[in-house]
Amino acid sequence: MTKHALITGITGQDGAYLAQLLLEKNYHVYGLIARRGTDTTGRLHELGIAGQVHLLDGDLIDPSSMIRALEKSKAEEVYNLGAQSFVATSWDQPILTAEVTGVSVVKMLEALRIVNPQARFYQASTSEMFGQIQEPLQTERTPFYPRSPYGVAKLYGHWITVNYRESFGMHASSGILFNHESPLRGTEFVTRKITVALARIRHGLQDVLELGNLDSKRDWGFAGDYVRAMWAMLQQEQPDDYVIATGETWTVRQFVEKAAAHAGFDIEWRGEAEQTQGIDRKSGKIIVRVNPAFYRPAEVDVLIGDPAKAHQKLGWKREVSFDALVRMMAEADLRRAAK
Ligand code: NDP
Ligand code: GDR
Repeated sequence: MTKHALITGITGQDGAYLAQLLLEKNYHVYGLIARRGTDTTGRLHELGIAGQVHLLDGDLIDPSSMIRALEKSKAEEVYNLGAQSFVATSWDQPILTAEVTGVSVVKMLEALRIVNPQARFYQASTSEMFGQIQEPLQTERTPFYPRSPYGVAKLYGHWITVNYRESFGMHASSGILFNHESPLRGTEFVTRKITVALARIRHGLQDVLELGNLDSKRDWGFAGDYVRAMWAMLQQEQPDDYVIATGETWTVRQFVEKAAAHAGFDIEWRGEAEQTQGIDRKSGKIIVRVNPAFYRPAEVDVLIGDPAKAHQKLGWKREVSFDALVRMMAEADLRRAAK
């Protein structure tokens, strides 16, 4: 029997990769798509799957649209990936973030209870819930201490998922995913911001790369690896929570260094007080300047996750190393800029 899945956030990075994975597994794939002023299906087109998924109008703010999407899709698996997912924006739009990233989770769970309580549910939780680190390696048992309105909203989504599992016996799982990136990553996130900037500088379209906190450390993996874990969680007999991570951590500065090396640049670092006049484009160097505008009101300094449980119970492990990920992103943006 062909399975039916509904993905919220299907137009995002993970939604596109997950849709591709489910299509490869012969699912009927449905996606909730919010009305926007412009076409948001670019990632689905880039993967060549736009014509193979069924897009259903709806918004995470509006539970009636979720009910209709569940009825139309007849989904047995629901992957709740939709969110206001940019941490920096969550200080400018904290209430929208609470609604879209937090409260919408209970709306979807309630919609499921009405339409199909037997359906399996995946919640896109995040390492941002750990925030102010209290243990050097974060596991499913590490205490949470979110540091942004986004992290706080996701913590609600996480606990309401756990609670509906315990209260109503729903097959609801929460994946605590650490940062994962790809050539389809949004350009506002630091990794893609870096690889896009390098490609633009290479082609004379930009002069300087401006960043915030270069010392911030993240556990970065490849999105294509992480969507395999989402699917695996919903194939388990019992629902549960899993950390998905690489177990390595790198600074933003190190990401810049590796990406610059792939793009064939040396780096000239400039502090926030230093100006950027006198750029010699032929020098083979790029200028990376600190701009405090990109600092956050509260920062998550370091994240490093322990994926041991996912490895043991799901048989999950990543296939793409950090070096391979940086290379993949740098090369993809150089190719795009060349076009
Ligand atoms: P993206 O920002 O790329 O995608 C977010 C998706 O949510 C988009 O499809 C967006 O639609 C949709 N969306 C936003 N608001 C609404 C709304 N009101 N109604 C319906 N859809 C909406 O995120 P990622 O793919 O990177 O992440 C997927 C999920 O995983 C998110 O929940 C994120 O918070 C979480 N996460 C991500 C991690 C990562 O490193 N990538 C790590 C841990 C968790 P549109 O295109 O129309 O804006
Ligand atoms: P993050 O990702 O906040 O970890 O959330 P992001 O790439 O935005 O930031 C990572 C770190 O880099 C520092 N940084 C900058 N960040 C951005 N965006 N732009 C800059 O110029 C810059 N300079 C330094 C940040 O301060 C931060 O420390 C991502 C999202 O996908 C969330 O949805 C997800 O839950 C988490 O990852 C896990």
